[in-house]
Amino acid sequence: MNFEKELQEKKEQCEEIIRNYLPKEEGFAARLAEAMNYSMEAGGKRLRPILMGEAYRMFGGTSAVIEPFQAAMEMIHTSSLIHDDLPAIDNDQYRRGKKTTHAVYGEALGILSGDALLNYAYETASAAFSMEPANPAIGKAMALLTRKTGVYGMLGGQSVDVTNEGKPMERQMLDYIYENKTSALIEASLMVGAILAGATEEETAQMEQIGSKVGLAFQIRDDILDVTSTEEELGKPIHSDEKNQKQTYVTLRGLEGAAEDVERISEEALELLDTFPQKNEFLRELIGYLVNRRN
Ligand code: GRG
Repeated sequence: MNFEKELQEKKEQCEEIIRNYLPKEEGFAARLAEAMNYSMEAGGKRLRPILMGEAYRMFGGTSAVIEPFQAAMEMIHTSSLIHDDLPAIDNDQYRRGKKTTHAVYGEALGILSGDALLNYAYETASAAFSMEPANPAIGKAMALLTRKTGVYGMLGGQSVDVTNEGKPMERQMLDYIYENKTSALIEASLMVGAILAGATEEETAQMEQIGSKVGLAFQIRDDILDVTSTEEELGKPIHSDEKNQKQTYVTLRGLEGAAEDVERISEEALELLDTFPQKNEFLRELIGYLVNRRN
């Protein structure tokens, strides 16, 4: 099967899993559930649950216990996008080709549906405990998932990003932001898959390193797309510093330098992946695809 077709199939499988866990739009809080589901069903690449499923498969996992974690991961990611789009942060009106949640449901429900989705993610993941009550890996996976989302992960990274916007920033701080706001959930996806499949601590730590590099390359690619897609839209080149004052790898390294970084970092991720005796050709191709993506 060719890669694009396989990717589409895996995306559809993830969407089916996610659909099974969405909240019911009923009772007095139906509007909140509707806002949560609106963002969950607005599209997106479903990259994180796909990565999680591939890591699980690579280490020999075969049970359905991975599914609530895959759904939970997409909920965490989506909750972060809802909050990222709010007036207090990026104030964006469109996401995934549709109106953002706060633009449709108002700011208050934008805030609440992001909070509710984050909480519902943990409710969803905890379904794994009743599926396999004697499986000690579930508690470990849960601890890891919560840690990578919070102050020592995505939220920590995002907080440093928003509190330093527009200020001159040293490379170390930019790397901290990328490592946390973007890499942390990609690391968690690969690590949860590995942990639930029974990978060793060493193997799990190596998946973390791969996730860190994939996340960094992915975010730098995002920076590049941010500039080049605006250029395409406007039909004329603009300099990134005219677009906004945000420090990125493009402002730091220039477009070519940033593209070289993406190439080098993704190559390092693939080298690390290749040191495993377990092979996963799809995961290999997926990493290449992600860092060269056009949206
Ligand atoms: C409520 C949990 C919670 C968090 C709030 C706002 C915030 C804290 C975090 C934002 C983190 C953020 C937006 C990081 C950027 C990561 C990134 C490159 C997102 C885009 O991911 P894609 O391309 O999106 O996978 P799709 O739409 O395809 O899913």
